Amino acid sequence: MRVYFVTSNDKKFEEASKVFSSFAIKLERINRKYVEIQADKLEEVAEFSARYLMDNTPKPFILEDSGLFIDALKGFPGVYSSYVFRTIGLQGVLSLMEGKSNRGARFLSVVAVVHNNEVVLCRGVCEGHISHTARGHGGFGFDPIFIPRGEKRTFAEMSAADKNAYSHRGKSMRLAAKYIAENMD
Ligand code: ITT
Repeated sequence: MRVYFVTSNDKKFEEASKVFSSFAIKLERINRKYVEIQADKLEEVAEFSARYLMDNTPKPFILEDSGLFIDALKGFPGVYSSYVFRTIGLQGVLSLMEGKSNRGARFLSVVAVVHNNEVVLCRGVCEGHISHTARGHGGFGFDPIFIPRGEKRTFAEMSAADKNAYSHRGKSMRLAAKYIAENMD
């Protein structure tokens, strides 16, 4: 079976492809940047984008919206993670965290599955904390400063398989792949 994934992010595509292949589903990429509304919740952003793309995208397709939510910064950068990474970057976020004793944070991922003009949302959460320095070269985005709960390594210090086992995206993509495997043929 083949499912399309609309994303401009190479690393998201690699991570999701590994999950889907373990469900015997081939992910095919549509490399496209699409409109994202300004909203407080990833669910609203993902659902709007899914409906926006619905008429002109081969189905079934998925898209994903994700972000890093830091407790001491009241959830910032959250839905603005992509912009914040491109502007102030890892060092900018580490500077905002200077002197903060609560370093708790979580990554969230919402996958929208679109089939037959229906949108199903699958959510994944990874709890953890922000490191004091950037460490590791794997992964992408905020991986060098995020340590999942129960670990000493940042996501960027892990293999792709270890990151997928813990990560928000590993969880949301496993739910999406399971839903597709059970409900579509
Ligand atoms: P799309 O085309 O799929 O939208 P994008 O990179 O713009 O790609 P988002 O709008 O969902 O994706 O932005 C999420 C940002 O959150 C992403 O660019 C990273 O900066 C950060 N992020 C999300 N998941 C991450 C992960 O697993 N590791 C590190 N950073 C992550």
